[in-house]
Amino acid sequence: MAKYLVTGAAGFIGSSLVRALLERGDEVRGVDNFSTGRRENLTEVFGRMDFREADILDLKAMQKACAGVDYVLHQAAIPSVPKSVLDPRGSNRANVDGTVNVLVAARDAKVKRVVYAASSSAYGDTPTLPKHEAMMPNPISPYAVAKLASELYMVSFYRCYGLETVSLRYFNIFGPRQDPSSPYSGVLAKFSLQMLVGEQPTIFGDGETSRDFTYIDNAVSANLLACSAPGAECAGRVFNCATGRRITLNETFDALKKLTGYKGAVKYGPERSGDIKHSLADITQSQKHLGYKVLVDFEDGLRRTVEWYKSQRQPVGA
Ligand code: UD2
Repeated sequence: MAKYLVTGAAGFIGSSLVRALLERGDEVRGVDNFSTGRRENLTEVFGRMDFREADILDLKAMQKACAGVDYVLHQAAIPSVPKSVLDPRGSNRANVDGTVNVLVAARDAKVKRVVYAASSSAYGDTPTLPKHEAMMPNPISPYAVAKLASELYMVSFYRCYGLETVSLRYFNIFGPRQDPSSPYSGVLAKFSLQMLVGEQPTIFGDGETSRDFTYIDNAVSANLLACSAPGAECAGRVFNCATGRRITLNETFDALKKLTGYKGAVKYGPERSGDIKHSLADITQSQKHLGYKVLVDFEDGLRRTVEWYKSQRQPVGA
């Protein structure tokens, strides 16, 4: 049994990690400032973990949170490409300054390893597909720049201080508990809710934009593997966390139509600033060095996700 600190523990990915760790019998501490995380995501597990309401920008709180911890899973962030286009300073504070605080605290507490929630946005709009880790990053949005900067800090803390770090470049993670209600929500969460309530979804662009949509269980498993893989295989390195398959927005709309029963058409709007056209990962390195496998494919993941949103809409006692 090891002790884990999950930053962003009340977020969609953080809360999924908390549950997986508790299920294995590990000890879990979590921090969240509820800027994007939600208490409801942790409702039935609050009593089984050491939860602290804290901001990653608070170094003292991070030092206390890292004390006695073996592994840090650093998920806390302000996600969203469009949000960062509107507020690049806010994105930089949470996504870069916050990460440096977590790293300093982890280094000083002699944590064994820090696993970081990096982003596929770091690759930018390079025409080469699939995207592999040896490619030159080419970030477009402030969010992508911040995520890449934090990745480089991860590498730097390994090289300068010997703190083992692993960055997982998440490719559009989706699944239960992803917030569907904000204009900045991930497209699958947003569309699932809209189509379940009969609201017309809008595709930004012509719908041929594609993503390597990755179900949450794959990301959870990648994090656990990134903690257990030998340091010689993964310390100071970056790995794609994805499925190796891309789906267009038009295809996601068609798939969701079948799953939600939505009868209407989709609306098309202008492309979003800072967006990437196509995203697809090469997962060879993660398979080779972390032992990563795709556990749940897109179709199965989407079915489970829609089922979960449906279950949330049932009246209590129904
Ligand atoms: C980026 C990263 C992702 C993660 C995420 C965090 C890429 C390729 N992916 O996701 O890994 O870090 O940021 O926020 O950079 N869209 C619509 N209609 C809507 C909402 C979105 O058409 O109502 C489009 C959007 O313009 C984009 C696609 O759907 O083309 C995916 O958008 P998203 O916000 O779900 O995720 P994305 O790709 O910005």
